[in-house]
Amino acid sequence: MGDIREAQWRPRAVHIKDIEGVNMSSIKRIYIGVGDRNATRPSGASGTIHIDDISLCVPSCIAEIDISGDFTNDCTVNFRDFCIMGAEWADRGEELLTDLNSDGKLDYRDIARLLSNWLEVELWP
Ligand SMILES: [Ca+2]
Ligand SMILES: [Ca+2]
Repeated sequence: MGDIREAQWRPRAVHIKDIEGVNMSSIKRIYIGVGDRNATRPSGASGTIHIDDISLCVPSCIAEIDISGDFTNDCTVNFRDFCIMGAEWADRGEELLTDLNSDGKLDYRDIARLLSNWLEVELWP
């Protein structure tokens, strides 16, 4: 909430499915509020808040999402990514796509990083 005082655009993603008691098929209105919903009187703060680009969308894979080990850019780390790493295995150099710790070689440390995100799916929002 403290960043509301900064004069710049801040993207916010609200996962409606995570809000308890919401039936997605019955949403007809969305209300946006600031402050404490249960407050009996305004806090005394004043100012202007600009809100723009409100949209409902299904979570999707976008290029800006970067998961360590997702070499296929499909927002998940799986066997396809592992195969790409396997194709570079035993190679050396600074141009290795799958050198996740940037040490110029592929070894168990890179596999460990890939596995740390194994089957993770990162979608926006
Ligand atoms: Ca992938
Ligand atoms: Ca490495």
